[in-house]
Amino acid sequence: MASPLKFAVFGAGFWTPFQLAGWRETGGAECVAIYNRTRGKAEAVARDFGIPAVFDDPERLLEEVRPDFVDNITEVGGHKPLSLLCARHRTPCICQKPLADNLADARQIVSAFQRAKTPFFVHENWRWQAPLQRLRSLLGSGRIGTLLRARLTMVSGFDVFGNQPALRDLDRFILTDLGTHLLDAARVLFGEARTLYCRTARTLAPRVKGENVATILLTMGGEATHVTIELGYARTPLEPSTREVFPQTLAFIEGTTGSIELAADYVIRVTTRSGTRTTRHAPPRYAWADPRYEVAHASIVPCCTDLLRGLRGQGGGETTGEDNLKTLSLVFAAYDSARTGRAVTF
Ligand code: 89V
Repeated sequence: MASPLKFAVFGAGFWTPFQLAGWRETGGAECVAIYNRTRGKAEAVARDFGIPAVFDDPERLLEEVRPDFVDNITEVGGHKPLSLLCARHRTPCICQKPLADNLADARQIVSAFQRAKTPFFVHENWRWQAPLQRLRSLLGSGRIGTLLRARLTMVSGFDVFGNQPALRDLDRFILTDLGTHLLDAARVLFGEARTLYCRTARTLAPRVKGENVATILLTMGGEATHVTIELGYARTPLEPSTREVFPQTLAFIEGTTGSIELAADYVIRVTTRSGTRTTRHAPPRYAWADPRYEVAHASIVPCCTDLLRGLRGQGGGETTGEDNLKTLSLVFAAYDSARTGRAVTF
């Protein structure tokens, strides 16, 4: 087996311990250094994970440690400066989503790595969730024929701000934080978008700066499937066992020869003329995962495994910077559509 790649982490916030645990689970990467602006926070993570070197200067880390790659797990504001720093040092980098809060910055980051001929990926884990992977293979098998219509729903009253308070203050909130994930999953499931229309809203509770409700209608793929994506972090009371299931994505897909439902608790029902087949696709349970984020945290492992293959040049590495720009084009087209009231054509 190849020796583990030595990597450094930038950032010591909510996601860092889970991502470090995910990397450990892959068995293919070893964290050798951590940078954080507030050194004390990095020291605490370093103690928990046995990381030998702590820095409060990212450039010094790159010069002294020369890691095989950097996992940039900072908040959105850190993505551009720290990723560009890696590009200048020709250090391969994985950046947390959303890459940027505007398309120009995201493009600038991706092209800096292209010019530096250095690998660059985005940590986009949603598509790696166990039930969504199952949907992907079911749709790929053609079981339900030509895809007519699909609905992806992620609507919840869960307090996402408790662990990620910075989300409250984003000018652009749910489309960048959650829309990135669902639009990315939609691309994987249904193909590239042809048209997009979006409406957004901001409710009074919880107190947020940006939009916390969005509805996107797309036509996608060669079959021009009608796809609706419903996003909501409002405090709407929802039935707990079927609807209030953060962070599960629910889905309903209609094809010419059948339909597929992804219901709460990872249950998938495939209905064709021969009847309904029900299976369950729960994610693996990891002791390090926060059970309230079960399916999201578990998806870090196959995401990192795929990124590792990409970094080693062994195929895989699906979520390249270039691929993520396609997802972000949809995110920012959704803001344009919501602002102008017009549909966007690609
Ligand atoms: O997974 C995430 O990107 C999170 C959350 C699920 C809370 O939106 O920010």
